[in-house]
Amino acid sequence: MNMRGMLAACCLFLVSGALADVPVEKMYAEHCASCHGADRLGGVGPALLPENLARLRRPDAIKVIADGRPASQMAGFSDKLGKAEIEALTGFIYTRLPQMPVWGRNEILASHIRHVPAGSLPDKPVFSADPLNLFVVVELGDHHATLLDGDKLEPVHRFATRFALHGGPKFSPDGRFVYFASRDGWVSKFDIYNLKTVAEVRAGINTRNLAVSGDGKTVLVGNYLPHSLVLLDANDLSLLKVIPAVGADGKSSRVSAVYQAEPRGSFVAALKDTREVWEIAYGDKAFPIRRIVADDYLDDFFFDQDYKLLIGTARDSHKGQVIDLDTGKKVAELDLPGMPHLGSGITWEYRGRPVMATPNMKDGVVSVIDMQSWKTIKEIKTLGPGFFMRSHENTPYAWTDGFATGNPASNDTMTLIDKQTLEVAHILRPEPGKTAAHVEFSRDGKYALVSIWEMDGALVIYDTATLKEVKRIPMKKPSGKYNVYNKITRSAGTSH
Ligand code: DHE
Repeated sequence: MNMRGMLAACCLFLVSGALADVPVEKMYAEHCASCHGADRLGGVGPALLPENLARLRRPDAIKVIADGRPASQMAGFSDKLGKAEIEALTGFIYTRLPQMPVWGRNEILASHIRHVPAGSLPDKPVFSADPLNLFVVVELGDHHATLLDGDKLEPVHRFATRFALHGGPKFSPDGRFVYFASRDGWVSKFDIYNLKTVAEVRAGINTRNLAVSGDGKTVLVGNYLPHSLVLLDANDLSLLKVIPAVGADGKSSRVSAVYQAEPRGSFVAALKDTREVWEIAYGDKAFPIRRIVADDYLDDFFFDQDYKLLIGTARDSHKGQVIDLDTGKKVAELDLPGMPHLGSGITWEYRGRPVMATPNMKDGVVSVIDMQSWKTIKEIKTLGPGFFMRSHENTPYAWTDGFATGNPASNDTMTLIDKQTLEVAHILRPEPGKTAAHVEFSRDGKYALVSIWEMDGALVIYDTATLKEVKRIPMKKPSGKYNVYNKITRSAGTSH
């Protein structure tokens, strides 16, 4: 073959995505498919399609494949794959699918399952535990959830969930029902009183999270794929409306997250690929959208206790923005190093003023910010980056984990920050060498439950006054746990 021929063969080679003897599809199947789906539509990891990678530049995608992504389960592949292989994989994920899958009204309607007719089950719990002091514990290891009695600290019931639940399950206002969203789009409604899944529907292909309206009547689901918001009747999960997530600029977008803002009678959603926040009044069955234009993208956000202000950040920015939800205007900018995890932000009173604190998924620091002046009061050093933070009105400490980057110095720790001195007061190691993650408190704040994030893991329960372990319950990779009372009363110490 002459030089020209060789070049042509080489170009064909790259365009078809084959490298050496290994076709790129095979490399994808071997290294990526188990998390991102055989068809690139997402699994425990997000969908890898050009439509969903609009904000990730190719050189950054190459870095992510090589070195991994902080604060996610994405590991680096530079020890397994060469530079050219990583580049070929990058080209592959930016290639359009011959046909984009459709998940619209018809598909959602066809997926709807009513396991039990709505309203047909008794209105009394079939167990004796205080229904408001139950915990829902998500066990990611084998896709189950456990209901735990928060007084006796004993499991009441364990049941199968859909594959890879993510985000906090959300409760009906009375705490009787809990709604779960799975990464692959399934929404399930579980009747806690009767220990039964009553309805399910697949609202998307790759889902972000869901919210339940303050009046308990409507569920809103935010999707990465397709780019949509889906409104469901909370009674039986029947479909009310599909709203394409398209910004005023015409850009189709993933949804960063959705929340309910009960004091405002609305849902609040942020778009991920265009700088917009949507407020949707849930009392109006037309579900009108109010668009608020933000200065920057909103990947992660939370609210003040009155839901007047939204506090958000873009993943790669060092600035947070505070948006007044009434005027739709930015009222302050925050100085936030690294990658703050505002979705896990909490608030409390410090010297008579409200403060917020957020863990950081890149740096070993917890930022504490005055919510009147919006100045950083303190950056509290921790042993390593953390994912989740929680507190309770009856404990003097804010508890934060240190497992965001798998850093061995912090991975197995829970750091307790004194809410009045803003100093690290204690460091607990529930099981040395094993990942400790996510904490939740009992209704009265007497107990703190920490996960040992392992397939053969456990829930470690501490007495919050003595900081002594009182019980350890074996579980399969327990992740989040959610106390019914703390959630439905929107405790300041917990994400809502
Ligand atoms: Fe989460 C909540 C986004 C990775 C476990 N996570 C949330 C929420 C958002 C979010 C927007 C709030 C939704 C809600 O509660 O309704 N999570 C993201 C990401 O963007 C990120 C970094 C990348 C991704 O994979 O999507 C991410 N999250 C993870 C994980 O890798 C975790 C540790 C394991 C998993 O399940 O995949 C994880 N996220 C959780 C948990 C919550 C959560 C347990 C609920 C926390 C709570 O206390 O409410």
